[in-house]
Amino acid sequence: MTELNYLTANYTLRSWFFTTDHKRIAILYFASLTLFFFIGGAGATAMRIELATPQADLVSDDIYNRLFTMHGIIMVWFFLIPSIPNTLGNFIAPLMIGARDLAFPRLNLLSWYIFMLGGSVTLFAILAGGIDTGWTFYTPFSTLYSNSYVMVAAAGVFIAGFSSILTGLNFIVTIHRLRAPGLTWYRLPLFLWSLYATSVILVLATPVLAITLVLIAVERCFGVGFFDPRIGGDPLLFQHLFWFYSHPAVYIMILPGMGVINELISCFSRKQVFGYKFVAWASLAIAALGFLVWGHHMFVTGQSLVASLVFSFMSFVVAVPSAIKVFNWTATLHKGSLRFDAPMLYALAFIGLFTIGGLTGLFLACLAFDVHATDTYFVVAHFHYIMVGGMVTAYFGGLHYWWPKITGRLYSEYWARTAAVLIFFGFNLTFFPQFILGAEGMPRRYHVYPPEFQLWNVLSSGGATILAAAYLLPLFYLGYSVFFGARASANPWDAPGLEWQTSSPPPEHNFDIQPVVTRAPYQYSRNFEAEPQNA
Ligand code: HEM
Ligand SMILES: [Cu+2]
Repeated sequence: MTELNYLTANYTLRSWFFTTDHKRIAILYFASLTLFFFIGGAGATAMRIELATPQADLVSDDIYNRLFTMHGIIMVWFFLIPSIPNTLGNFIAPLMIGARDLAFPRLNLLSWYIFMLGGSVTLFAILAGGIDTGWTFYTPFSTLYSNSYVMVAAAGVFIAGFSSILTGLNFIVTIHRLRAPGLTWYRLPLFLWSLYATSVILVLATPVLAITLVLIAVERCFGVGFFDPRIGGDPLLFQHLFWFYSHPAVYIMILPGMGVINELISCFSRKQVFGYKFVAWASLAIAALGFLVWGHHMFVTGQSLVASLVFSFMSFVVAVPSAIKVFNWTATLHKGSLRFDAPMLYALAFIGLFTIGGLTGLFLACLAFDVHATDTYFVVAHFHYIMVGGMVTAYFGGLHYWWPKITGRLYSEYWARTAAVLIFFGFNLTFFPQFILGAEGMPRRYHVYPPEFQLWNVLSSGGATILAAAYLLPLFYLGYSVFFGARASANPWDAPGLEWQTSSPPPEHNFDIQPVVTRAPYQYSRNFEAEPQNA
């Protein structure tokens, strides 16, 4: 008889839906986010089918507007923002610091319920008739003209925001208060530095979004003029408020991914992360500087030239800490003893795709180029390279890396590598042509286009088909592994982190004896054997 673990300790529904165990809550999030990912993905697939031909043969303009709005809202708020923090972070963070749980376990459960309430309200808005404003809710369209379910969708996002704030607080307090003896800040795994920086943004920025959504509601319901110029409002005020949240939010959508990449790169090159302190502080620098660049979304709104120049300059500055990380990952790989297991394939893909996303961000930060590229497919390609090529790739990498820890089972390495390669190929075929389309002037958010754009659109739609199939693959082999996979040992990758020192899956209370940390993270001996942080 094997020892009880967090999965086998209790089987009742009650033990799942009223659990305060961070590991079970992570699983609840994982199940919900997987659902949202595939709902959002279905919207994307429908759009790419429509765009395979220049005419409108699948959906009307009205439906198309609702499709991309639904896709954006679901993906941004109900997948990307919570993805790594709430699933991998929830599961792994306490294990990494040698704690029994997060600082506020019941708050953690409450956050999941709030998240699900927000998600249900948003899904209701989509099913009841949809919303057509785009995920950005731009005014005056969202306040004045749109007859769609703006209020309901905004309410859903508003509610989900509270979940973000509470989760952020929980991580901040946990990382401050619950570190194992000996686990100083500079011995903290870099994943936790990035989670910490992300949480700071979550706590400081999310309230701004919440207020903005309330202002939309007040304007729509009571005709108070915040944004509508006819009643004395200013539509640009909305854009300022929105991007003051949403630019930092794009770092919520990439920092945790960067954090995961440190763990993977180090483990699969059997080396310490190069320039640990630089990488650690780069996360906080990105979080801080990210608050100063929102105006690069507003270059064509007629803001003053001086304002645009400052925002342009700051956008270049915030690229520096991101570049530091890319350099340091590359330096970590250099002369490492590389192993190309599936998580490593995702990590390498991440470095390449994130670099393309980041560099094209610099193109857009140049005023003259941005005037040409605004609201074209170039922007669409840019942010998908960051958000999908970056965050989603890192999420898959981390999911595979920690899968044996989470489930206690090994997955098929053959299928995992196949999926990783297909995802990389499908992704590039989907989004690279969009840079070309954008540079040639194809605007975003249209369902018909001149025939000369068809070739690149067909390639993109073809890539999307491969990508969609490739994203479905893990559902099968990971699902299979849960029931039939070989049993995983405590430390299948031979990694040094604390999370690998407890059994797979971990017992309910995580550690039988409180670990005491004696080493910096990522230590490997000369023959590439991991030296556990607590040995
Ligand atoms: C690191 C993570 C990043 C993410 C997740 C991200 C995400 C996004 C998103 C979602 C948009 C589109 C907004 C919309 O119009 O709906 C966007 C646009 C933009 N991004 Fe990024 N971005 C990132 C990095 C960067 C960097 C490093 C720069 C420049 C240094 C940059 C510069 C821009 C600019 C200037 C635009 C506006 C383009 C336009 O609307 O014409 N981004 N980004
Ligand atoms: Cu931005």
